[in-house]
Amino acid sequence: MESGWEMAKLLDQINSPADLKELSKPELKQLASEIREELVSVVSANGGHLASNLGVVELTIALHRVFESPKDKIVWDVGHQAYTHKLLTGRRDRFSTLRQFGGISGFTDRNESEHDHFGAGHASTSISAALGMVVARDLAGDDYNVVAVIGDGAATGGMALEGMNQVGHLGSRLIVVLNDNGMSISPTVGALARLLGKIRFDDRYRRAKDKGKRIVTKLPLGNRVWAAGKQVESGVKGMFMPTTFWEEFGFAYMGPVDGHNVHELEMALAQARDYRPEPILLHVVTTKGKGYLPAEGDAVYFHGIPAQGIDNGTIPTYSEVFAQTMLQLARENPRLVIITPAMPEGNCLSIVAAEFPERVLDVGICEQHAVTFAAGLATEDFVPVVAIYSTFLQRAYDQIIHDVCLQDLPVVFAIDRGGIVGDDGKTHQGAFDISYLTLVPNLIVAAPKDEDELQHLLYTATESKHPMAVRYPRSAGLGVKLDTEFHSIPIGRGELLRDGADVAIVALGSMVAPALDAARELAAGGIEVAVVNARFAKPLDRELILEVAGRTRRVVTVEENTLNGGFGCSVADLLHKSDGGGIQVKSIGLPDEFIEHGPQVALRSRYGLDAEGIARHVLTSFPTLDRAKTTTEYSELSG
Ligand SMILES: Cc1ncc(C[n+]2csc(CCOP(=O)(O)OP(=O)(O)O)c2C)c(N)n1
Repeated sequence: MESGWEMAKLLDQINSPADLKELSKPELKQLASEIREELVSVVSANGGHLASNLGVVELTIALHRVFESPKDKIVWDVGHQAYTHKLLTGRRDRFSTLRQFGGISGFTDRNESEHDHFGAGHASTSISAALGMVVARDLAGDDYNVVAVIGDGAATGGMALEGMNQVGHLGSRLIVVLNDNGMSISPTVGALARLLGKIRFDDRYRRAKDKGKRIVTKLPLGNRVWAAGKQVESGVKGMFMPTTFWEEFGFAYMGPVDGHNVHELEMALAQARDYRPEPILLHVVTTKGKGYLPAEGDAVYFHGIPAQGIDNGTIPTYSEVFAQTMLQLARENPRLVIITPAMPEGNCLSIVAAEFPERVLDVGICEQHAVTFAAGLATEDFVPVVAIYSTFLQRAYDQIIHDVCLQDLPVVFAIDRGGIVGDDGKTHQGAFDISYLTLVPNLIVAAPKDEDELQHLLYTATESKHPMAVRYPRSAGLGVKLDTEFHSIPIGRGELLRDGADVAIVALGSMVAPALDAARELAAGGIEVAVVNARFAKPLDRELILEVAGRTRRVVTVEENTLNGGFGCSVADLLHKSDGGGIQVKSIGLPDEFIEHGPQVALRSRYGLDAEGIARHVLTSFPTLDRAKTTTEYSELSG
């Protein structure tokens, strides 16, 4: 029964970390539970990284009680687990707008708060960024604390290890908190994960954990015993933890600490804070999804959930069609190997891994390694497919150039999430791949107009004997019929889908369907539009494009990619060189800015990347088009 009185929420009274400092133990417990309620409620509605955030509630509270943010710098790796941090640093009132168009970001963002000292979205940057702050602090003769909070998944990334290498070299005072939940999105893979697992599941840790509180309280603050990893020895005689990995890197090792015990965490963090002068790593063990049973039970699904009400429908997504294609190709070709840098879920690879576990390789959050590893496989006549999101492939640019393309090795890049990805925003938009890939020699770059063409292009790529990228969007397919037999598409061959004498729209990938719709709308207004499915951003179908453009003299290119150095530039360059500038070319694509978060449909509409936007662009670009032909409706559109 409702009493009519809502109990005042503690969370409502927290406007900054300072408000946390006076809370009693029971109040902290109450606060943690209110935060979890808020996380579940907002993330269920808006979508987002639920399980990762539920796992760090106590850790975040403890960090903000022990350190003085923003004077002390807390650097969150990936930034996907910073929701509690947002709630405690003055963003409670906007938290319901998380990941909404115009609302707060799902990651740390320097524009959002002075407490977000470093923005992120991609993994494994925290130690490098934090070390930069440490060196700046020391050069300036300052004395604040810098804390990098990194997950066991992100810790597998090369950059994290490169950062640790320099930390060990400099020996500077940096605190690294390793948030170890045994999970990346899927279970963390690799030797480092095995080492952490050894510590976590060691019976001696479990016993020490039970005694942890007593042991810690007994120690005077600043005592190096904990820091040297010997607290456990003092509690459990003769105990040895395999801490040498971090110690060899020059860190003092401390832990493992129960990441859901605020008191124990605070004791440990305070000791780490007061430990000088060397770098120190505090190993915190947390449970992904903690406190919400469905998420604890299925942390993989609840890592990142869609917004409520999003109906995925029955049409398969491009990612699903990719995986189905791989399954069929893996059955036909025993030399096909699929490589995923920690994204088997996002790339829907479980169906392939179930049948060919030895040929679906999760290499950790290690995009650079993934690409060069694929290059190595290609030298031995295997057919490696790197399954990767557009935004994360950016990490491996030199590996693409130097290790794959320079040697013309037949690596297939299956690039998912090309174009606007939606709610993850600036850090995750697949806005650049067409530009950065088309300038690399030897690399073939293709984008299918629908999910059936995706199958055939993937097949073509595995047969091409050259490096080839196939990029496709984050969405359901168009619902077209899928051929059961694959065929090769001639490299560099586009297709004319519709003819017309007034204008030619040359569209790439996801923009072909709206271009066709725009052409139909324009035809209703008396403007005859040809539509070319370019298929290849490189090599271009020169013959087809020149022929159609030569007839229409007006060309519009459309791509879901930045206009900077993109597909439109390549087409304009081709036409300019062949025709000396007599053909008018206008390009539609993403502007020269980082694209914010919001629904794909809304963002595409904002940037004119839908049928209406394309039609409008055609009309406004070519005032010489016979206006008399246009209907009132289209006069309005152009106005
Ligand atoms: C460079 C890069 N590759 C892949 C991802 C996708 N991604 C986001 S979070 C995540 C797992 C991170 O695991 P961990 O650091 O252990 O954090 P947890 O979510 O388990 O708390 C991955 C792979 C990314 N953000 N950046």
